[in-house]
Amino acid sequence: MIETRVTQLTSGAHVFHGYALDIAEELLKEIDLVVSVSPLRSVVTPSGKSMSVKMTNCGTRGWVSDRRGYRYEEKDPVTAKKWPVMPPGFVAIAKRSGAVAGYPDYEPNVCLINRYEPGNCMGLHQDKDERDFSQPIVSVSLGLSISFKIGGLSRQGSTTRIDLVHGDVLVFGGPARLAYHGVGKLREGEHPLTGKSRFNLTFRVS
Ligand code: MD6
Ligand code: FE
Repeated sequence: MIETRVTQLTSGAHVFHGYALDIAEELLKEIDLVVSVSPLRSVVTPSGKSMSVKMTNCGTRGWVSDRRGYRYEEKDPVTAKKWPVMPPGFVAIAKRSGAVAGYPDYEPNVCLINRYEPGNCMGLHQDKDERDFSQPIVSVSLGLSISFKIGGLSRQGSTTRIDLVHGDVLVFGGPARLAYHGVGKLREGEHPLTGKSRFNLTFRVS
């Protein structure tokens, strides 16, 4: 197993620092492949606000949002085709990360890919559109760093903050699975592998 430093954010939420570093370049190539089939796109929330990050998915289903709500769909509404299959590097990092965090049978069927550009952010939210909250979410950060915060089960209350940097893996399960969390604005910068952007992969069992 790869030696890795771990930070516990809250009960059930742990950062495995640099855990995806050895596979980061492969993941970035695979993101390009997915995006060439199901392009990154802007979506609106049910209230009609545009989200600033651009997103797409791979796997057997994909997370979508529009005026009708948040949900998972088998087909990409942009291409009207199935989402691209999850590439091998994605499967490998998800399984390895689940295992290191105590979920040896982790088998996500969805990966949501978010791309942030400077100024983009994601407000406090819960990930609660999945059908099995016993399974964790594995989140991989690539490219520019961002400030991540996580609180508890209500929107109010204190939050813990950490910078997620290139190669970090966050596993979010158990008592943290429905915790409110979000990221601050992406700051200007230049990353040798991603330029002026950050990618976040979140693996889910939908
Ligand atoms: C992000 N992450 O890092 C946003 N959700 O860009 C998330 O919304 C997230 O990191 C669920 C579990 C882990 C996460
Ligand atoms: Fe989330």
